[in-house]
Amino acid sequence: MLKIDALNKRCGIPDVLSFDEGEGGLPFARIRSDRGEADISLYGAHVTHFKPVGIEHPVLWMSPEAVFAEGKAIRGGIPICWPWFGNHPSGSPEKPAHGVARIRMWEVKETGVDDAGRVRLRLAMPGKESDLALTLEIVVGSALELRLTTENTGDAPEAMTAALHTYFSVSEIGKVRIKGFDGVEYWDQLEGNAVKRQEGDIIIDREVDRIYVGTEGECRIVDEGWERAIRVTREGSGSAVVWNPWIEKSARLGDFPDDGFPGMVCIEAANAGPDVVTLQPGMRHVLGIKISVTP
Ligand code: TA6
Repeated sequence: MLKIDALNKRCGIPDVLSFDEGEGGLPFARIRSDRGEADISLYGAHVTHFKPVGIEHPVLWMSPEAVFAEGKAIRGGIPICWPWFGNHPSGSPEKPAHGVARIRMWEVKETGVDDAGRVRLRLAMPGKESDLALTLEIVVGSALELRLTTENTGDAPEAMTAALHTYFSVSEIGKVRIKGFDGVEYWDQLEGNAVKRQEGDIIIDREVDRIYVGTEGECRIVDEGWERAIRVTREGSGSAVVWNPWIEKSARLGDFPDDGFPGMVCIEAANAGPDVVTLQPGMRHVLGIKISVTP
């Protein structure tokens, strides 16, 4: 409890931001403001909940079977995939899928409320991965913003891939259209990264696991069931991953309910596939996402 008390004393903001021992006994930040609410696990710097004031359904999907324990990635919300996306290039079993950031305990560096009434937190991942240091800024208002900053603190160029692996909550996947990728090329990860081209809106009616490349524009999840659209804009991201595990993959995932896939879709601001970031010594790279909802 001491750690939580110290956190609240150092970083809490009365009536707006508090820390507690949440799921699995992990330390959580809870934001409850007049613009929106969010929950953030300090383990993994992992946003697990976001809902703007006036919006009926949460924006992020969380698996009811998510495991909250160090060493395991939390299923749902916004896992941070860094400093590699997917399996490690070496294929080494020692290297966890989607990197180390989401299975590390992060530190709270700074918190505050800005002039626009948005609650801001700056978190840092202790230590480094090779010579790369990582911080995350989270801004909670009527929109949710994440800015992941990687700094090369070494004296040699470093390559990295990453993603803000966002699980969005939807009414029913059959009532959803994803706009913004018409005409964009993608790597189909289900067919050995065969290169294809998107025609029109993305409709999810099977397992989908695609890296859209050469795209920086905004996209929208138009959800007829809940009569809302989720708008996603990206920064420092030349690729976007779209994923739904559908029936078989959901059944293979121990922390993903068999009947969960109709209620979610992942759209991930990424540097993935061919979109590899090479950081020169002393260079920084920001990968950002901004999520807003229009009823
Ligand atoms: O973003 C899509 C993906 O790479 C899928 O291939 C699937 O593996 C998903 O990420 C989830 O990965 P995880 O390691 O969190 O189970």
